[in-house]
Amino acid sequence: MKLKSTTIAAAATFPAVSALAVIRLTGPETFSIMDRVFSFHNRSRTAMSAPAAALSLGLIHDGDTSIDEVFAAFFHSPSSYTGEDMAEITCHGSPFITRRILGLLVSNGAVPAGPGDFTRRAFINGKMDLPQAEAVSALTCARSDETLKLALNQLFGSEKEPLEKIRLNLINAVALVEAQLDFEHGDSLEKEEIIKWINYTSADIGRLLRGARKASVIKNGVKITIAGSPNTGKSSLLNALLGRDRAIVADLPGTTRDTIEEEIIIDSIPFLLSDTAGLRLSNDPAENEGIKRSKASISSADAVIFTVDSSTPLSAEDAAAYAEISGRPHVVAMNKSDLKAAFSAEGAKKYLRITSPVITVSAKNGSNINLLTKSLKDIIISSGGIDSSSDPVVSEARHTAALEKALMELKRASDIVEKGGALETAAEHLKYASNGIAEITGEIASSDVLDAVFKNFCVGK
Ligand SMILES: Nc1nc2c(ncn2[C@@H]2O[C@H](COP(=O)(O)OP(=O)(O)OP(=O)(O)O)[C@@H](O)[C@H]2O)c(=O)[nH]1
Ligand SMILES: [Mg+2]
Repeated sequence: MKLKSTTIAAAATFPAVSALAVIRLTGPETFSIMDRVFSFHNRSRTAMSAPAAALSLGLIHDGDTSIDEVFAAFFHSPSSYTGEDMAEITCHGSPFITRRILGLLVSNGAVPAGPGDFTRRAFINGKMDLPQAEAVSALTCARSDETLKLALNQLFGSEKEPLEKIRLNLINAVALVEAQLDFEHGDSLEKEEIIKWINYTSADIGRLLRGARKASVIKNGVKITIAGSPNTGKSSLLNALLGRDRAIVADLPGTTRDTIEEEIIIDSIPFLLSDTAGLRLSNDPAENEGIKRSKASISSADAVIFTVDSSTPLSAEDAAAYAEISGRPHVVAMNKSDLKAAFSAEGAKKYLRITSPVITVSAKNGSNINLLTKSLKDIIISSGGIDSSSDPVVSEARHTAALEKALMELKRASDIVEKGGALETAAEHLKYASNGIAEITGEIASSDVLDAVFKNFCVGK
């Protein structure tokens, strides 16, 4: 691929008043533009002769007008982030100064950069592969130790080896299939060998996909909906889980209308909790809208906490509410255990035909709230969200989609081989699978794929 000939500039920091701001410049005109707008305090220096990758103090000026005293760093192609000549200006963190310097760079020949343009150039110039470029974006979004670890592993190339192994196995399988094409009906021993390679590769992809589900949980969190009939203590439970007074709690059934969403971290996993309107038949249009939202929240949840009020007998209303959630992964919270119980856990299990865990809790005094969170984690594990046996190596949705597609192509190929179908078609499917893997690493990268990858980057990254 060809180097871009323009020189681009952008602020790499957010435009807010701060101590410092950073402006970056990359491309063939970088040094000549800098020599026009930056004068070194050490007057013997120029952009070319300044020590590389070190800070030089000087003045940014627009002709005779001084703009700011700044540090400038110069990087020579190919030893820079983008692989091109680059400069970084660290100025005072006034959005006005940043805009003024950027305007100056543009009037001296630079072009304003778009989102991800610096990293896109780094990829095009072979400084990193596509997963590493994506890891750069993931790093800027890291919000916990776990997401940071995922992004760093990806940046250091953790996907390279397993993907390369899959691709080599696929090449092997294609070679075996093509060798068979010379025989009219194929040798059954060779066919077994082909199937063996396909299965072997499918297993490797399956392992990566299981890890990817875990990565998705770490990155995106799990969605937990608190549902049940009115007044059972859903909002109180949300507050107890959060450890603060977030939702309105009142004795009046039908208090919560809008769904309230908050996040808690349990063992490094973000749990997105939704408190919902109590499920019942109502004539109130606003309450009915709330109930509609409760149902939508239940159907999109990874797991549900179903609440019942253990101090009053269970009713047909509870049974109807339970029917709404029983098809989803769930745990039952028998709330208000600080009050005299009107029924036992066994009684609730019988009455509602509960098959999931039932936990006696009190949102009021906090009793067993820790058991409830543990149970939630167990549910997510047992529903396949966190597979402790597979490490999260792949964490980008784009990679997961490509792996799923490759797995489908492998299945098609193996079906054809098994049923004695056209081996040419089987080879085609194996090649599609192999191309899918090459798309992940960026060996095959259309500009559509690159646009999709870089559009979510920040400007200046
Ligand atoms: N004693 C006791 N009272 C509780 C407990 N949890 C909730 N309550 C009370 O039960 C009533 C209803 O609590 P909420 O948390 O508003 O119940 P809800 O399920 O959100 O109710 P809706 O939003 O109306 O569906 C309030 O008076 C709470 O103080 C508990 O663990 N013990
Ligand atoms: Mg409520």
